[in-house]
Amino acid sequence: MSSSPDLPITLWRDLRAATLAGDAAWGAIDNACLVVQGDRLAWVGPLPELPPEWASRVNDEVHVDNAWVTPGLVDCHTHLVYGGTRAHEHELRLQGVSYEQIARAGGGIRSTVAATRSLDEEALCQAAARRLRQLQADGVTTVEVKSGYGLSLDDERRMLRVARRLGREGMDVRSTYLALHAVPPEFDGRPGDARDGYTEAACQWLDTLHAEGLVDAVDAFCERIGFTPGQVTRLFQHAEGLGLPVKLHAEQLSDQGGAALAAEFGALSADHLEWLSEAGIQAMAQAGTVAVLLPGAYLTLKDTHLPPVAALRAAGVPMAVATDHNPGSSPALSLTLMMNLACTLFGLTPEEALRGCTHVAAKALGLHDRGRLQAGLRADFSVWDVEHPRELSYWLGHRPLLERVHAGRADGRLAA
Ligand code: DI6
Ligand code: FE
Repeated sequence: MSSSPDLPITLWRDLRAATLAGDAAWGAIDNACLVVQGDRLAWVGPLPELPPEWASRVNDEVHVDNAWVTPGLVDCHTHLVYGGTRAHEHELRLQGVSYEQIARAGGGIRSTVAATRSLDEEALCQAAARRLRQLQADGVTTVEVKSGYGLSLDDERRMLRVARRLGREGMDVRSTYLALHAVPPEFDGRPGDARDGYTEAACQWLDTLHAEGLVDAVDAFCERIGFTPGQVTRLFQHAEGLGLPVKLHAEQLSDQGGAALAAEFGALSADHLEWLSEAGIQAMAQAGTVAVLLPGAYLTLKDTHLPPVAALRAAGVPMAVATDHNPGSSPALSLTLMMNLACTLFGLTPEEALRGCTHVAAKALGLHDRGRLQAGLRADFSVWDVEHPRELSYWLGHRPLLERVHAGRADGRLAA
C-alpha cells in the first residue's frame, strides 16, 4: 500500500462506517476505523484488523463513541451565487400564478439577473458564503455551483470567480457555466429568434471564461421557457470542441427530448427529469449519464408529475439527489432534507438517497476520487449522531451532524 512518510496520520476510531463500498447493505462496518493521511483515506476497515504497519505510525487518535460515519455529502446541482430573493414570487404562486407565467411576464430568472448584476464580487461572495455554511452544517464537502444569473461576459465571469473563491472556504467547489439559462434584456427585440444570437454570444464567452480557468462543465436550460434542443446542440458542440463535459436541465416542465440529447454528447448528468420519456431513459442508460433528481424544485413548484424513478432504477441509470438551491424554484439549503423528500415524494430508498448524495453525485460531477469510504479516496467524511444511516433520510430539518472532515481536516465541531 502506498503512503507518504512525511504526512501525519490520524486514526478515527470507535465508529460505525457506512462506506457505500462492497456488497453489504450500506457497505456497513461495525467497530470500524479510518486511517487518514494528509487529504486521503489510507486504510478503512474493522479496528481489530488494522495492520500493525499503520497502527504503529498513528500520530493522533479521534474516538467518536460509536457514531456513524458516511462519506462527505456532495451537492451536485446548485445555483448558490446570486443577489436578492424571490419570496414575492412564492407568494404569487401560492395565489395560483404559475412559474412559467411569472417567467413570461419578465420575472423569474430575469429578476434574479437584475439583482445579481447590481452586486459586486465581494457582496455576491458574502451572500453565497453564508449559504455555503448552511450546506457545510449538513455534512456537505463538495458542491457544484452554476453561473446563469449574469448573462453577459462580465457578469458570468463575476459569478464564476465567486464560485472559485468559495472553493477556499473548506469546501470543494466545481463551477458550471450556465449562460443558456435565460435571454438577457439586451437581446430583446432582435430580429428572428433572439435566442440564436444569444447562443452564439454565449459560445464566444465560453472560450474566454474557459481560457481563464473558470469553467469545469457546461450546462443549459432546455425548456419551452429556456432554450431549444437546437440551441443546446450548438452550445454542446462548442463545449465538446473545448474538451469540457456537459450536463443539462432537461424535462423539468415538458418533454423536449433534452435527456436523450445530453446522452448523445456523453453528458455527465441530466437533471430534473419530471417529464423524462422511456426513450430518454434508454439513452441515458447507454451513455452512463446520471439522473439528478431535484425534489426541492418539485415541492416548491407544487409539481405533480413525478420523475420516472422506478423505470430509471430498472434501466440501471444511477440516480443522484441535489438541492438545486436557487432563489426561484428551490430555496433549499439542506441536502439531508432533500434525501427525505427524494424518499417521501419520489420513492427512493434511504440507502439510494445516501448513495445519490455521495458517490453517484460525485459521478454527476465527473469525480471518482470521493463518495465512498475507501483507501485511496479523499478523506472527506461526516460523523453523525444517528442510530442508523437511514435516519439521515428521516428527519425534517434536524441536522444530526457531529463533525465534518474535508480533505482530512476536521471542522472542530467535536472539539468545541
Ligand atoms: N431550473 C431550475 O430549477 C433553476 N434553473 C433552471 O433552469 C431555477 C432558476 C430560477 O428560477 O431562478
Ligand atoms: Fe437548476
